[in-house]
Amino acid sequence: MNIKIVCLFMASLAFLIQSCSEPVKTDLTQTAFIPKPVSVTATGTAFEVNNSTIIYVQNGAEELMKTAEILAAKIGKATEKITIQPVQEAPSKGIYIAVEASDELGAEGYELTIDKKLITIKGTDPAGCFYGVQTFLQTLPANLASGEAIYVPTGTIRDYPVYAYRGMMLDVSRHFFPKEDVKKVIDMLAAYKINIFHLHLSDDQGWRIEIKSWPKLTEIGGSTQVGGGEGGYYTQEDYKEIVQYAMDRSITIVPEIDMPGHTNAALASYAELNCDGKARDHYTGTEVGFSSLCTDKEITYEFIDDVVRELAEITPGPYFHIGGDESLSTKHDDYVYFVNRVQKIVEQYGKKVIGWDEIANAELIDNATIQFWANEKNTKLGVEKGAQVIMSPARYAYLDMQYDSTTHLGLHWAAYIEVDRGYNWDPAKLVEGITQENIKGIEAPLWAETITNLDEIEYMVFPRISGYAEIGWTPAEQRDWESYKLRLAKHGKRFEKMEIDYYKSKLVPWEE
Ligand code: TNX
Repeated sequence: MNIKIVCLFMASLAFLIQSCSEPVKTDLTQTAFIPKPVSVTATGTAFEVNNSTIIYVQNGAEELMKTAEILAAKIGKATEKITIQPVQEAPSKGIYIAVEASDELGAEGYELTIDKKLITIKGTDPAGCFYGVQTFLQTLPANLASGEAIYVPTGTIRDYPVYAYRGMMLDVSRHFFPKEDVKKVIDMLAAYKINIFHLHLSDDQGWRIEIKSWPKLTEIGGSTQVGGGEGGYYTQEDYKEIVQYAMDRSITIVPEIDMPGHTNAALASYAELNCDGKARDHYTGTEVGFSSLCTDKEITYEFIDDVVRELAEITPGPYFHIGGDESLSTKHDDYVYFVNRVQKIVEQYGKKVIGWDEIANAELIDNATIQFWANEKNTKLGVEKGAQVIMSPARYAYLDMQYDSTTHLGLHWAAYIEVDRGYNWDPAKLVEGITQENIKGIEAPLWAETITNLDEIEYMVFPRISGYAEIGWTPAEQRDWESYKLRLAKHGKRFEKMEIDYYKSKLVPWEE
């Protein structure tokens, strides 16, 4: 026999023996996680996910069932059927999800341990378990094809967030988006461990939430939008469905009723809310600052009491956002009087107040939170008065800002925000004197004057939101654009898989 053939034969045999006994070599530390976990260590082998993989859930932890179902639906696509089973004790193989307190990891923290036979996801609370699952999903290939074996790199991830509040806001007032679109946005946020979804439910152009005691708000106030389209609104049932959908994904809904300005839709619905007793016309333009509730009429506060009561009843989360921005046609003293009174109403219905930075000019109630968007002086004043801050600097975090001068949607009054600019800032170093302990977290708002459908939402939100998610989660010392952009490059395929119409920034070396 030819010596070359013998060699080839021997080499193939060696290779075969090796591939049978030696499992796939992997390196968990090379996985492109976003947000970047606090610590990742690799053990170099692989766990194989296939259709006999079982997801075990700690017995009695009801909240984990939904998380297990979401996981099963994701990996089930590749392997067809995945069984979920409650168990008393940790199994010896499969995927096991459990809650286990840990002071070291803290709230929303988790430890994900991937061994050859067993994957353990231990959250310090159900949210931690949900995030552990999201991290695990990022170890899988973006394109899970049916029937293919999936190999997961082994190792351990210990992880927890820097900030407790990691949010996005969607303005459903300037343009209305149906609840199916809202759910899709929630899915996208959940994948990046965002835990707050703020809904801007009312503005000059539209009132979007059913209030049973004031039905004309939606009948009249909800019937149009920017540009004169037909608008729309959520019934309380729709809203509850959105709240539940978000809750199943560890996301809290923060409802906002913007007041005393930005209220033309309410003023068009009820004549008595106007100081002159005359109903306003619908407004379908994009100017701001022209409307105001009548701050010295008692009916105004009866109205707000009803709105806050009805909305608080169907909002399990702790917050109620009272807006308070750009009330340019409300006199200063009237504004202060109004905001003082409205905060008490919110407190009376058991919710904590959030308001845009202008509300710092009022007396702030205990546990109030200021949402910084433009005015540093207001924000410092708020902190002096004891408030916590949510960082939403328009010049870095506004999702309606254009990427550059060629972006066909959005505005640019604050800045052009390319993907690097959106990523490269530290909430704790933005406003002099405001440090991490004053900051509850960050939020990226999408104002919708120019945004009319889900594709347009996706284009403005992605990929910037992944960066905001990382700013909210990962310690500033562990973040840098050069590493982030390479990880982000690998998420393009994930966006495509989720059918997200994202902006393919030239600054990112997207992988084909
Ligand atoms: C300012 S930010 C507003 C919104 C606009 C947005 C457009 C804030 C609290 N008010 O009413 O939609 O700019 O970028």
